[in-house]
Amino acid sequence: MRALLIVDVQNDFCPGGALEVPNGDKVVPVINNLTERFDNIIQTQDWHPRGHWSFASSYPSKEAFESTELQYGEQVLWPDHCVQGEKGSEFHPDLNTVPTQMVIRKGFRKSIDSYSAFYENDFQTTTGLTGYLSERNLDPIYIAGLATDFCVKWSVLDGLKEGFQVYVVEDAIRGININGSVDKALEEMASEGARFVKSYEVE
Ligand code: VGL
Ligand code: ZN
Repeated sequence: MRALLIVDVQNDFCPGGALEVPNGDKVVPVINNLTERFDNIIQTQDWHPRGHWSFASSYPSKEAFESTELQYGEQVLWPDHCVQGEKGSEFHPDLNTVPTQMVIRKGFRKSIDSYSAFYENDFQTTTGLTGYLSERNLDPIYIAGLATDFCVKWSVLDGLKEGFQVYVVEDAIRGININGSVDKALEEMASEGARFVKSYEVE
């Protein structure tokens, strides 16, 4: 049985938000339309404590969009975003979350960021999503949401690594785009075996 995975469609990733994705809100009507065609829907929610180590504000000498080294490797530093319990971490108000069966919160450990819906950025700490999908017999996974070059990309790559068939709904994603990172992400997902579909091609 197929599933729809909606990644991080939250206020802070939409225009006016703390880490806005250009036209991020444009995915909302496309996703609302898609949800009508899926019986199994999962959402992710970026969910950081204050002082999270992925926030540039946690380092006196760093600016947002610079990088630093954490135990697990390079980490891009972000403006404070998706702080637990705050408005910015809420789902976009127009997103229809009623049919969603499972919400995976991620990035709640201060010292580890988490882009992927499956694993945190140390590539070891699991969110439990593989088990959930497997136990419910859900495969293939259709992925939509924000941002193409970070949380969507890593969710797609991990989904493939975990052995799922993954479809990227290409008109239901938008990216941040740092130095061509959107095009690179699309290439990487394709070369690892992701398939691309348009929302109207999904029956
Ligand atoms: C994301 C950067 C930081 C995303 C989350 O949802 O793509 N990007 N946290
Ligand atoms: Zn984040």
